[in-house]
Amino acid sequence: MEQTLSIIKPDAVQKGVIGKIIDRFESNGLKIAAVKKLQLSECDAKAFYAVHKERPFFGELVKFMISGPVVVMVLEGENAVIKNRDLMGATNPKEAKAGTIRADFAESIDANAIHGSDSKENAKIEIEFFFSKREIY
Ligand code: IDP
Ligand code: MG
Repeated sequence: MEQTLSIIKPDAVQKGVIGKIIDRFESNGLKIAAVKKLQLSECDAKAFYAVHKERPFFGELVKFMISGPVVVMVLEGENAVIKNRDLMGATNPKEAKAGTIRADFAESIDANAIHGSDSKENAKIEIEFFFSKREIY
């Protein structure tokens, strides 16, 4: 069964929509194989988003991701990577399709409620960043 990494970002945790977002996954065939709430350090956030380090928004992205606690999850199901990306909606919530998580819960391109792995390869790397084998069921 395919797995992917999801992060409920600080804006959505602050808004109190953790349960509503998890319901989107469970109602659409994705199981929560692992879940934890944590506060990222600056060092963690920089390492996690290292692929974006040359982008102009990198500093803002790191600052935002450490602005409050996040909920990190492993989602499991058939075609979990693509299914999760479909449920999330476009990076910019203003361009996200109606009914997607970002259309319904996000305000702006930087505070956009959720992260999801963009490929199977990155999902594996991102899952290993946050979880040990014995934390995933
Ligand atoms: P994704 O989260 O939809 O995969 P990426 O292109 O991987 O989008 O970008 C990672 C994160 O960086 C986005 O979720 C968003 O929070 C932030 N980001 C991306 N593009 C911009 C931008 O143009 N301005 C500000 N923040 C951005
Ligand atoms: Mg991405």
